[in-house]
Amino acid sequence: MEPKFIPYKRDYIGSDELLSSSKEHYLLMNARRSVREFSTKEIPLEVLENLIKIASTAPSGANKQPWTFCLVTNKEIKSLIRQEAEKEEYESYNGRMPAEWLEDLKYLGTDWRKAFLEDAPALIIVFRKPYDLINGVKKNNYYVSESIGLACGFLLQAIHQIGLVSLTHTPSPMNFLTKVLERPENEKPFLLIPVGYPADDALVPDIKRKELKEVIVHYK
Ligand code: IYR
Repeated sequence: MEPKFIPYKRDYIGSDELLSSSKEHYLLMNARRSVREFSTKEIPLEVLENLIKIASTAPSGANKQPWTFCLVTNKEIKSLIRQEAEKEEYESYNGRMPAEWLEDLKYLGTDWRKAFLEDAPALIIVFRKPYDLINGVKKNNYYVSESIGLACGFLLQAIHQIGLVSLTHTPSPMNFLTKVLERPENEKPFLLIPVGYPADDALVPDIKRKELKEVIVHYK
């Protein structure tokens, strides 16, 4: 395909406003936490669809948008996902995860029980597509992990920004999701993201973020 260009403009924002809005945005995002205790309060469908539309604006290799977002609000399917996830997680926490990993997770207080998979009003299961299948023909995708990671980042940020909470849950192994959700062979489960309001009495572990000086290297 020949390149085709269209004009692109943004409103000019001066330094003062950049400073105040970047500070404000940092404070907002620094208040995001992974939440494991959800309220069962429903979220309007259009809100969930808008969140997925936001995620799907992420950049991707050759703009192939190599993702599918399965939105599960059906109670029976959520229960089935919980059942299957807990089966795998039980095995993981009781023998599959090495001691060092269990030790690293200890302070988060996680275990094999995953009530949030039923409590959260919506689960978004993100599938990555290493290739597209167009009329049975394989078409390659590029930088799929990077692309899908970016889309999930956009999604988590949007969920927080509108006032809801989420969790990046990775039941392991997660191939049961392909079966439960009847996904085609070119879709691989990547991340399971419960979305909703936090439970009234939700607690989160007391974690610290690294200081700027620990994560930045400035070449002046
Ligand atoms: N997938 C498990 C274990 C787990 C692993 C990591 I790395 C975490 O940061 C948290 C949990 C679970 O979801 O419990």
